[in-house]
Amino acid sequence: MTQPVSLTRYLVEKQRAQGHIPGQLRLLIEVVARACKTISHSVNKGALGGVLGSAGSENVQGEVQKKLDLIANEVLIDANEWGGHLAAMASEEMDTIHAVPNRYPKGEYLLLFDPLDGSSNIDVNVSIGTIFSVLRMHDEGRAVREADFLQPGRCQVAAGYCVYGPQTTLVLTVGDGVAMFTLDREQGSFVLTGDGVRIPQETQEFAINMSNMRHWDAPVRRYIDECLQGKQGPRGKDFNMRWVASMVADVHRIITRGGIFMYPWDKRDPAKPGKLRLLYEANPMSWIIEQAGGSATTGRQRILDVPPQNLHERVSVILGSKNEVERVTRYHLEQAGQ
Ligand code: AHM
Ligand code: MG
Repeated sequence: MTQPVSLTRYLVEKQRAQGHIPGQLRLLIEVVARACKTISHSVNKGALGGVLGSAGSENVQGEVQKKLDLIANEVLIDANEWGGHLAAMASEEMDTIHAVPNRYPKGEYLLLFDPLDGSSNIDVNVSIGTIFSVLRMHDEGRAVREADFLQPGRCQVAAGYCVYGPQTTLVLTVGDGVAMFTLDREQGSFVLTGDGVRIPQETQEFAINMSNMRHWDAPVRRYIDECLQGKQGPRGKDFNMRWVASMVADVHRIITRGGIFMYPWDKRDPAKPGKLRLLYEANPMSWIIEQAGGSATTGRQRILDVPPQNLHERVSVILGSKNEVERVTRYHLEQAGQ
């Protein structure tokens, strides 16, 4: 029987064989994975750990913070600030960047995260997760500024998410494909359970919040209308719909069996580019999806090419199986006459 491969071994072997994971990046990924393990334990305790419910505060985007949002944020900061691998962090739950305090050594990386994605699902015991993105700080030796984080998604050097569902699964890319690790609770370690993960190009499953239909833009309406017409319509096949309302869970399903996920721009608040945040939600997920052979666009542009203007900016997101994403993107470009 072959020996299970732990995350540590996977990363060490990758560093040794290809030399493209520097030691600090390997340490960073291991520290984030350890933090995810801690978050997973808190999530599992639920009401017994007193972690459910609202924290009674709001984040910079005016969203009510749950206790677990803040717990997960603290866990990630505490785990990462002393190891010497980071220059600074940024999070959905912090207004501004968190520079590594002067009492600790500084590293060359910047870590961004959504500590607890799918917050509305915490109290109802439905899958939630952590999303993270790693960038390089280009000008070491000076104080980190928010502007250092404003790099397009194609500059990421690592990205991943951990889904806390029936199993706790960590999905990771460092730019050479996608690997999947399942938490072995008895051993306390993440074990490789999928390597070179590929998304099926064709799909018959879409994920969108249908309650927003009346606000959608014409290309989104057209795509979903055609799916809903099923075998009798232009697509000539029946479609199924899923919407977990945790991006991590929806993306994980798509990584596993294909599909398309959309949280597009809509007319509810036209000045708002979308709901999901570019730097710590859309970018890491888009890179993972692309690395698994899928595609990710705003409808008009590749997400990884969007130049960020500020830390918490939002973006329209369409990602998943390549052919479907290309179709929705084509509908947008046709509307724009391009
Ligand atoms: P969160 O980071 O505050 O949890 O918000 C992001 C979540 C995504 O996980 C999910 O796709 C979306 O919000 C669901 O939004 P809605 O409730 O509008 O369907
Ligand atoms: Mg989120």
